[in-house]
Formats: sequence, structure tokens, C-alpha cells
Amino acid sequence: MKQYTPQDDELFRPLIVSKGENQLAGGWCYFTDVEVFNGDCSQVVSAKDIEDQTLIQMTRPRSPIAGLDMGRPNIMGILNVTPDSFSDGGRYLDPACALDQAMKMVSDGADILDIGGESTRPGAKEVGIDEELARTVPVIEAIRAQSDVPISIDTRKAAVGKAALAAGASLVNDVAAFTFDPALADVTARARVPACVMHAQGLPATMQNNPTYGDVVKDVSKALSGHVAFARSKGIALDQIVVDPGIGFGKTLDHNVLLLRNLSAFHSLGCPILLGASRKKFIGTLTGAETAADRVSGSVAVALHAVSQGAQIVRVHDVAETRQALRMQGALFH
Ligand code: HH2
Repeated sequence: MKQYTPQDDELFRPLIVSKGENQLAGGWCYFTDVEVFNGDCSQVVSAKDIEDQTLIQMTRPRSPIAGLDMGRPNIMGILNVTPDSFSDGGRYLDPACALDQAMKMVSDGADILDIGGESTRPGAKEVGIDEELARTVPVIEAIRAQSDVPISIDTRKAAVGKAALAAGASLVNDVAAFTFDPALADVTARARVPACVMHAQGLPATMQNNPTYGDVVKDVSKALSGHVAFARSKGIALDQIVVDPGIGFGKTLDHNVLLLRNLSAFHSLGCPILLGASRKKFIGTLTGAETAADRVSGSVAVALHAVSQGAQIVRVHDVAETRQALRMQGALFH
């Protein structure tokens, strides 16, 4: 008999240990207890007492995504083909430079590359479809001509997604979770490729003005659950949906920290988790590292934390540094 009676509107956070009775998402983490959040209260209960459906969501092994094994941590290397991205803006606008960087990330240990042609940093303005196509498609074609590495297209737009998939991309990464251009969900479903749905509050131009939540972890989880339901309603298979809490997208420093501390709660959604914190401003705020390029160590620390909480994909600028750190973590985590 289960001891714990579930209430409405609860959030379940598996408390991760390196050895325990339940394997998290078929991966490298385990848990014996679960923290249950209800309103302003939380209590720790034994996983044995959690209803079966919730436990299954947390423990079920995840299917491969774009050929990547979700039973181990994966590195997504960031390649922004833009003049204005907050970290690498302007460096890879020349397709030859973009290709060099892509190949460098592959040899540094990236499992997948995320190609973006529109900055979505705070304050960024929308880029026209033609411009975004011209930036991304030739680079995807050039990478595909040289390598089988899985490619993700970081876009909010159906037309860009469609062209990128035709050029050889195999995952759609939408920071607007199909709210900006719902037709992108149809494009993704028709192509039978996986999607990453990321949480954002507001649009990049204004999202950092005054982000407000009741309980940020619960609110983001609820919103992601809605995004997953929408994607499914469009024909994207549940086991091909990745969720991302959207660090820095309509979030204060406190919001980002709470989401990271409670990252494992998002496993209750039953999908692989992607985390993108690389070089973001909150790392500078917490450490004093003013420029994005100075935030490599802080970014690696966040990636290690995400993986320790069972996140299956970390989206990073610094592939070699992250790979080295994950190798050490993998060797020592026991
Ligand atoms: N962050 C950025 C862009 N795309 N996608 C996902 N899934 N998760 C993220 O956290 C995420 C993302 C923003 O970072 P970056 O691409 O480095 O910068 P910019 O938007 O300025 O191009």
C-alpha cells in the first residue's frame, strides 16, 4: 500500500544519490527519496510511497534523441552564425569560420551541434526569415558534407526549421516552444525529428524587464508540461520531446539559481532534460566574471551540476573544457 496520497498541483523532486533503489531516467543517477512540493510546504517521502505513474515518469529509460544515447550525458556545442550573439556574435558569420569551429567542436567531443541564426539574448530584435535562412542553411550543408554529427537547428520559425531539416539538421530546438510560430511544430512532426521545447517568459526584447513567478520551479514545470502536450497534439512523439527550463529567459538571478538547484524535478515530466547555461550573465553576476569569455570555469561548474542532477544534454560554448570535466566526473561518480 502506498503511504503517500498525491494532491493536485504537486511537484516531485527525486533526491539524487550515486547509489539508490531507483534509477533516474535509465541513466547514471539514482534516488531513494523524493521531495514533494505542495504550496509553500515540502516534505521528503520515500520513493516507495510515490504513486506508480509519477515514479514511472522519473525512472523510465529515455529513447535516443537524434541518435544520441540518453543513458549518458551528451554535449551540445553552440555555433551561433550571427553578428550579435552575446558570446560568439560575429565570430562565425563567415561560413568558412563557422565550418572550422563546427569541426573543432566535433573533435573536442561534441555529441551534437546547435546552429542558430538569430540571437535570443535579452534585448535582441527579431531577424527576418530570409536573413536567418541565409545565415544557417549554407553552414548546415557544409557541416553535413564533411560529417555525420547530429545537427540541431536553433530557431523559432517554421520556414527556417523546414529548410534546416532539408539541409541535414535532425533536431529542432525552439526557445519559444512553438509559441512564436506554431507551424514549426507541424514541420517537426512531419519530418519525424525530435524537438526541444524551452521555457521562456516573454520575448527576448523585453523578457528581462520584470520577470515574475509565483513559484518559479512549479510555474516552469507547469508551462513545460503544457508545451509537451501541445507538441504531442501536433504529432511529435512523447519520447522525442526534450524539455529545457530556459536559464536566463525571463528569469532573475534567484529564478535561475532555484531552477538549477531543483533541476531534477523536471525529470517528472518524463522527457530528457537539456540545460543551456553556458557563459550566461548570472554566472558573471555570481562570480564577478564580467565578460562572457571569462565565464568558462563557472559554465563548466554548472554543466557538472546539471549532469549530477541527471540532465541528459548540456548546451555549451566550451566543448573541450566541458568534455574534460565530464570525463573526470564520470570516472569519479560512484
Ligand atoms: N540559450 C540560448 C539560445 N538557445 N536553446 C536552448 N534549448 N536552451 C538555452 O538555454 C538556449 C538556447 C542563448 O544563448 P546563445 O545561443 O549562446 O546566445 P544568443 O541567443 O545571443 O545567440
